[in-house]
Amino acid sequence: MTTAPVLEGLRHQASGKVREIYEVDDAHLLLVTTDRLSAFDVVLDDPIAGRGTVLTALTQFWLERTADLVPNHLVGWRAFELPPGARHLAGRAMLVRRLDMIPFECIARGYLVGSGWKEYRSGGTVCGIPLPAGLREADKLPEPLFTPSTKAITGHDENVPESVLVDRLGPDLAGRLHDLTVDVYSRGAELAAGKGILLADTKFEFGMADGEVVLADEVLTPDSSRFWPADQWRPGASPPSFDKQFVRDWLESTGWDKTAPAPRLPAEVTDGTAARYRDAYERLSGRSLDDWLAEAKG
Ligand code: Q0Z
Repeated sequence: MTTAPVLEGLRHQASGKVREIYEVDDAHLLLVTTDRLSAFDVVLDDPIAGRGTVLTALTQFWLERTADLVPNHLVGWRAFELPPGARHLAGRAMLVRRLDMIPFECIARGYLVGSGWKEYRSGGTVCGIPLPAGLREADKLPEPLFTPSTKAITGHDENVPESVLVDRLGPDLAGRLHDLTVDVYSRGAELAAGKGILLADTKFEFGMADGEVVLADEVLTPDSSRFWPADQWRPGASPPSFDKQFVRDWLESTGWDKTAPAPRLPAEVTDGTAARYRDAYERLSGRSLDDWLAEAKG
């Protein structure tokens, strides 16, 4: 646990595991992503150089490419667009519209993995949704599923049937969240598949502003999604995640008991992980991360 940096003119509002939120004014927030990584629910002491920039650059990339589907919260990311007290963070800071957040995680699943695979194996459903028989672990689903969850205050999120959203938000808003979740995921998954990356599933957060639904937070990053290298995907086994697998495998090899603090990572592991993050951005966007960062810093 560390203290959020003091930023001149900005009040710290909240800390995530590896991110911070500051209040800018009544209508705007600043989201700052650090270079830290969590594995097995523990935040590691060793930063992954450039990780915060990759997550920010990917979010900016996807928000630009989905803006025709849904308005989003991003107001600025280049230094000159940021509040003066945050300009030194350009590349890992986003100025966003402050929204009334919708208290559900909107999850899209395109492949049968993780908890979804376990549930399917035991009863043929994923989050209560019946699926055809005969699917294998990591198979592509016939259609992406919308499997919302509630944001748990502490611990892990809890899946809820879509009927809970209908009851709590009304059928119009629940239906809009379902459609946007599937549409934004599908846009991302199609673009990524053409670049050799499969987006197995993802989590979106939406908010409301002036009566309209707005896409918020991080979007289609390796932190909010499972990224798989397409050439390592084969139904019947769970592919390694693009980014964290390397760290997880090394941590497992040490015999660590998964309670904090984690062992310090050797340079080969931090550097190799940093390279994988950079590669994911560069493959998806077709742009060098240094080029994007130069635009951010101005
Ligand atoms: C995002 C989070 C983070 C900790 C609140 N546009 C918005 N308007 C209002 N609230 C949020 C947003 Cl993105 C909002 N989070 C998640 C992000 C650190 C928690 F950087 N919480």
